[in-house]
Amino acid sequence: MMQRISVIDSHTGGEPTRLIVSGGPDLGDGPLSERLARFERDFDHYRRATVNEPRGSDVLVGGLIVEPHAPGCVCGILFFNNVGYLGMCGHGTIGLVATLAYQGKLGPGTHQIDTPVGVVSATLHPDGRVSIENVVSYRTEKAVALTLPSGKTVTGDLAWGGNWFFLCADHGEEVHVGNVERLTALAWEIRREANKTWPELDHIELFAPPGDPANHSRSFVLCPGGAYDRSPCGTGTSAKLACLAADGKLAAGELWRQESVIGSVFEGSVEFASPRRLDGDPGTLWVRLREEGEYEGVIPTITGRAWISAEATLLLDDTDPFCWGI
Ligand code: PYC
Repeated sequence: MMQRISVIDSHTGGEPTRLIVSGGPDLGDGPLSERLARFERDFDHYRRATVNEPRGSDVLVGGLIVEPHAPGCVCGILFFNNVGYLGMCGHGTIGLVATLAYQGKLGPGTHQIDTPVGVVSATLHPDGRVSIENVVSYRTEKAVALTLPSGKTVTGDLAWGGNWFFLCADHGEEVHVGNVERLTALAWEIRREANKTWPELDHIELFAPPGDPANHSRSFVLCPGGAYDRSPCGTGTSAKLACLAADGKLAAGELWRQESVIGSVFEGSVEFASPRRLDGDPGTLWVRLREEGEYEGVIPTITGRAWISAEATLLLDDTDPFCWGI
């Protein structure tokens, strides 16, 4: 028997996204966090078949487009990679908007997208750039010192930007594409050490001055499955903006240009936010603040561009021993 999965591939600043547009698993309805748990529990073979070898590679981030649960959303999205699932993915959401535009399903303007970690807002600009207003992002630990098995000590912040990040600048490595093997080895060492205290932490960011003086910073980002992000990482840039804001180094609305290890750029800015219980509302809501004073998180906006690179049908032959991925 031959099963078919239709996908559209794109890349955002060099980082690929493969979106399942039909032929994926039926996860039923309900909040996206519940459907993600169902995906992981009962249908993980679809993840492996879509992004792992022999059809994919460690670098690919995949996404399953689903019906939204939150009202007013154009769609829902469940992101995954070579080893598991992502709460949110910035470059992938930019790829999703480019894909929906390519399919004629949306045009320039602002659209809401449902994700397992909350609703994100995405604006498709007339020139093809996409701005994502991400989930509330915040720093939980500042300047934590880690002594690695090699004897080296590094310090870094722990922050949430839709995924958990350890952000480190005093690593002593050159951040350029010719050095990714050393950067990957060091970032793994940092992750293993940090996971002893924070098991949920699965992304490591190593910062350096930008290659292009038009930008503010360059970063190397190690993703959960060992591949490095070719883009500046949308959720990672959100975590970086949260740390800059917490240090008083980024004002509301100020532009930050984050360069990736291959030189692609995301622009970012923040608004300040605080959780409040509002009269008449059932729960705690994040409210936007005009002043920078008392705030507990930031609402980051990340802008980048994705290009469609393929439209394909994956074929799953049940006589193939590697049909569901390696
Ligand atoms: O852009 O948020 C992102 C991302 C996460 C993992 C790879 N890219």
